Amino acid sequence: MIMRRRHESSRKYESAAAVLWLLLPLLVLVALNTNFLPQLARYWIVGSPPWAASRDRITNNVAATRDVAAPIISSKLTCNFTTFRSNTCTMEGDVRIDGKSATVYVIVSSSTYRPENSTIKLHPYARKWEENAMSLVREVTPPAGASGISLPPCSVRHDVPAVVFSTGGYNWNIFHVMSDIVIPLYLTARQYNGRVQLLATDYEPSVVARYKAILDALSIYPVLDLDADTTVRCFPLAHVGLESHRELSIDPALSPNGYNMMNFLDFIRSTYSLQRPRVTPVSKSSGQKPRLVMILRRHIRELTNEADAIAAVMDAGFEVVAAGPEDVSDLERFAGVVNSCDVLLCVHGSGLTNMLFLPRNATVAQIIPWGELKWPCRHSYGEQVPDMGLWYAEYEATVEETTLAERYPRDHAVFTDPLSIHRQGYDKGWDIFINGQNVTLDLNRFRGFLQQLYQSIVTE
Ligand SMILES: *[C@@H]1O[C@H](CO)[C@@H](O)[C@H](O)[C@H]1NC(C)=O
Ligand SMILES: *[C@@H]1O[C@H](CO)[C@@H](O)[C@H](O)[C@H]1NC(C)=O
Ligand SMILES: *[C@@H]1O[C@H](CO)[C@@H](O)[C@H](O)[C@H]1NC(C)=O
Ligand SMILES: CC(=O)N[C@H]1CO[C@H](CO)[C@@H](O)[C@@H]1O
Repeated sequence: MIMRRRHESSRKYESAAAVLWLLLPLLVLVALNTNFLPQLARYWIVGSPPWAASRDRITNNVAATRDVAAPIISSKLTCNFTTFRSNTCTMEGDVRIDGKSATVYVIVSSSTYRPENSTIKLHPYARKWEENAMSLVREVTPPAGASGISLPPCSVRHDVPAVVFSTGGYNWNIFHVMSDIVIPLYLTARQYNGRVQLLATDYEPSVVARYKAILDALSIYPVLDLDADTTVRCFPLAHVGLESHRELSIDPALSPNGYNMMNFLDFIRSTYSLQRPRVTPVSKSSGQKPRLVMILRRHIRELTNEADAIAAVMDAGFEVVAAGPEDVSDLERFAGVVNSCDVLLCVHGSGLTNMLFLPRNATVAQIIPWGELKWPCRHSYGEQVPDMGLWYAEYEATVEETTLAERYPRDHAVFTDPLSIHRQGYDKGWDIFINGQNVTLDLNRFRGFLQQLYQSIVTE
């Protein structure tokens, strides 16, 4: 647990830029419905309140709108602030989302109304332990009496649920996008089979463009930029914040409809039209070679003897697809490349996230750098592998295989007692072992590993 927190919290040091983004807190205002009875009554009778009619005409080209008054029968607000990764609220009934002020209004019945909950703030991003900005800030406002909250009129009415989330966060890194946004979106929105409106705060066009195929598969409507939205949108139901269980993983016991990682991978394979649902066993006698994609890192945790390492993989009997950063950047194309392979090999880092595109029964091989990093490396990219129907292999670098020797004397604690460095604090261990080394493989040792890997995959 200690290692986990150290590891996860430390990710914020991966880039100083992380500190710059600020997630907009979303306000959930809860109004007691009895305060609004006159208004609600009118709502019912005319079908649509007079102030909404003209605006509805203006915006009636919005695909998701339907000009009906949602009968307020059983409004409900359920929030969960107790899970490890994210804070979420689900609202049913009369939900009004005002993008400009980042406020979601909901009218609840008097039986569920609590004055101390009349204003709830939350950051809709599944990494709540990371920054102070992420933590729950609940503002306790005076009980909303008759003069309390005034509801903004609806400009656009949708007849599908809303899912409000953030495309901010560590959004340049595929591991974080998959762990913190895509899987949580799948868990929250997939159940609506495309009939759901996604609203993104901290709207990041590059994320929406890069993951377009996934977003299109989750919703038949384009993602709305919540912060730039000048209309007040009304929904029969809204999820604010995304459900999230753990990194790159799903706990079927906690997920709606019992979704598991296999379901998610089926969804990914269908989204990217991946051709191989599972590997076809390779036999030595057939003369075929298993295909191995080797993702090459740059600058940090880079293989200094990369060319020799690639040659060793080929010598071991694999067909190698070497992929540098420029190959990995076109996600739709690269997903197909990964899917054509039987093994994914990579030094610890976000490149391993591409395991999501492997066919079932393929193998993920992680090279763990020096420095007692087995636990955090397995936490991010090892433990989840079986649930994905994949196999896992790891190669842990020894003290002889790190470029840290260029910076520290051989009798330094970095070599003699790495745990003592980790104990000095998150950033210390992170800076030295995660961001401060390259890996120089001992080729003899590496060949032994490859031979075992080959034998575990290929039959006679
Ligand atoms: C919050 O979520 C956790 C984990 O999913 C669950 O165990 C708990 O019952 C939930 N609490 C509420 C109030 O829904
Ligand atoms: C890793 O190697 C590259 C290329 O030589 C170098 O630019 C980089 O600074 C090295 N990184 C570390 C952490 O030693
Ligand atoms: C899956 O892979 C393992 C070893 O990697 C192999 O023994 C087994 O036959 C494979 N199963 C299928 C269904 O391909
Ligand atoms: C949704 C929410 O924040 N509910 C809280 C309302 O207030 C009670 C009592 O203070 C809390 O226990 C709930 O968690």
